[in-house]
Amino acid sequence: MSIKKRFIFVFFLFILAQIKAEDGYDLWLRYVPVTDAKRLIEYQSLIKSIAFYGHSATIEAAKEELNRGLKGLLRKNIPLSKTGNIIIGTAQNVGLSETIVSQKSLKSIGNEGYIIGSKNANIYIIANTDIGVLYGTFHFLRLLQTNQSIHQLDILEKPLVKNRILNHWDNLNRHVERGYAGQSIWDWHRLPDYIDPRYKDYARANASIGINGVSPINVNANAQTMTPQYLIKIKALADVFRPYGIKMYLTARFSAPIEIGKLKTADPLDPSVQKWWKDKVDEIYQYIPDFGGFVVKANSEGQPGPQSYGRNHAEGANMLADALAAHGGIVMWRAFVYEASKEDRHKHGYNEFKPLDGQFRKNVMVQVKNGAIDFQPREPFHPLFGQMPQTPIIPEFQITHEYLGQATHLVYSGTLFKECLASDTYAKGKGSTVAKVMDGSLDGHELTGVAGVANIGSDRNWCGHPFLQSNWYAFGRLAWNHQLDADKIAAEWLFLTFHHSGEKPVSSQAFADNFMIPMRQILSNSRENMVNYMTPLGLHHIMGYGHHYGPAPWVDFGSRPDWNCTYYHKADSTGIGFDRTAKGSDALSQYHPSVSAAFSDIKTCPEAYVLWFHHLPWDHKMQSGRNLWDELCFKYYGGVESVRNTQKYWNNSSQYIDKQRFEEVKMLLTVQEKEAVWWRNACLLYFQTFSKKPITEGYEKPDKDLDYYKNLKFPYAPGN
Ligand code: GCW
Repeated sequence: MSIKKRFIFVFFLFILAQIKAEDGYDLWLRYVPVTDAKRLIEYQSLIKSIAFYGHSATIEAAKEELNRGLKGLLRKNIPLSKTGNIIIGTAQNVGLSETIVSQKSLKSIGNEGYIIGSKNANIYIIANTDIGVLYGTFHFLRLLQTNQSIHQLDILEKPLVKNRILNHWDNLNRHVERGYAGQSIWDWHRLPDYIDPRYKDYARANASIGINGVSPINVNANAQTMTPQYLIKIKALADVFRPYGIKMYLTARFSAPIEIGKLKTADPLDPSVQKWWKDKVDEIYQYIPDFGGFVVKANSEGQPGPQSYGRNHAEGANMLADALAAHGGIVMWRAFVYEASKEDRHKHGYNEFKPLDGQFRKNVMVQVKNGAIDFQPREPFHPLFGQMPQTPIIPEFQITHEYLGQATHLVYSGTLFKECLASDTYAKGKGSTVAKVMDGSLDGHELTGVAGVANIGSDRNWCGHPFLQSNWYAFGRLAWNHQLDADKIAAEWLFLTFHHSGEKPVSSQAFADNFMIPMRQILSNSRENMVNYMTPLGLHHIMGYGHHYGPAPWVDFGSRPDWNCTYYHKADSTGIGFDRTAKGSDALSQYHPSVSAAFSDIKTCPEAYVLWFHHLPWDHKMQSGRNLWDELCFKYYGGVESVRNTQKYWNNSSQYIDKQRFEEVKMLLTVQEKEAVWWRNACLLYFQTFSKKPITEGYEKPDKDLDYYKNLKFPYAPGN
């Protein structure tokens, strides 16, 4: 071994000796030592000392983060000095000349963007605001974390969407609706005096990916949250979040004026109700001067709303919007509404909201789920996207995996988010993507946003499954820039999360070849694989009743027709699928004619959506040449096989990563494999009672019968 090599080897061992155990708590902010010797030399020569400009809690947060990051990455304290060569602050505080950062660039980055540039021996992280400075600092750290060169930096970043918000479905008793990672992280009992250090780490994680809003409490709302007893607790959280650029939002219970205000009505046109909300909003701003506004679920799944008083959604939303307007607050009014009626559930949101386009106040956004039913493993985009040009639309994605395995399945949702964002609504001709509806460019809206239903709980690793942190990460990264590639985000997350976590040294090359390449592929296919073993070819809503855990396509005992699985798959002796063409429910007519024509024609409808929109005979010939039944078998069996392949890769990866997370994921993959088989067997055995066809020759046969699966009960399934 040459002296140089020996040195590198010893250095490596030295660093490894100092690494603490990995348990997932640090998320993607691990700041482990840079081991690439060439890069380390580069970083050490270019990062000599730091000059921070400005004084604010946000600048302090940036300083603290950079310190923490550099200490971990470079294993040394980089001094702060007025003459530092890393110059960080707002352009105004730094007092930069035009030759370093042009006014034009500064203008282009807006309130939250930043510039990272090199000039002579200096590196500049510059923004218009302190929060831009913090975002730039996180970006700079990410460059080092991912071993990128910091020579000749020329980065200009700004978010494409203004309000990037996490919606928690956490109840005041700490139960998380559709949460699978333990209790709520909000410890209401001990707030406001006990500030769990997690709150700050949560804020750091969010800021690092650009999330700038949090609605901490369930949309199935509780009026208590707006009482002084809770407002003081919420204020304490808001105080922790503020330096990280995170605004606080609350879910507003529409009947709060009755429940906590002692009024007789919550009618939005009643002056006493309007006054009550105005006073309440003023009071909230006393606690939280930069309060963001309300998220509202009204007249949906039993929640109160304006319709109880013969008023429509716009009248309800506008009342709240008026109360918030003076303070600059906004309303995010959800379009997730459907009632028990003969009409296809797919059509309800559109039918109720489309006619209200143009009737909402300027500070109202209509919050639309990615698809028309409910966060299924795959849904075509919601027909409201592109169809309410006068109203700012905020898409809502589900980061938590209610319908995607309830946090025991390794499934990356970045590809799901991206699939929806890339969908073309054709509202203004080809290229009118959902992303353009979201970023306001399609219809010229200034008010823009995106919401994600959080998958965070008090589990040590935050998200229950080590890999599901990737979905929080991907949501934030895409919220900031929807043009990013979902695969690249997955790779970035993988590297940040796992690199250099193994117990024995491995070369970067070996890590890249044997961990990064296969795992990136696995992440990138994971959602499609899940669709295959759960709901292939456009099947949807065939999960367990109420708790939504596991397969139960036989459910026909729901208290409402649209809570039955049979309502959605419509399997019978003639075939399977929901006819939403003009011959059926005609939900397709809600899309732009170009979209509806493509989806209506069986020849052009993507097979991924075919049973979503069509009822097809069991013998229908698919593109593969197989008949529909055999295609279903092919998909279900293929889905299970893909989980088994993932297991094989994973089992070979132990030497590249830490033991704890390796073992956790290994066990979870065992669960996933069993559940994939469960989904496959239960669904095929059930659908077989209609198709009367045998499971394709050559496949392993289900080892249990249909009754076995039908008799499984889960009264204590989590998240319910
Ligand atoms: O997906 C469904 C969930 C409900 C949820 C609802 C909603 C908060 O099963 O638990 O309620 O959506 O989005 O309002």
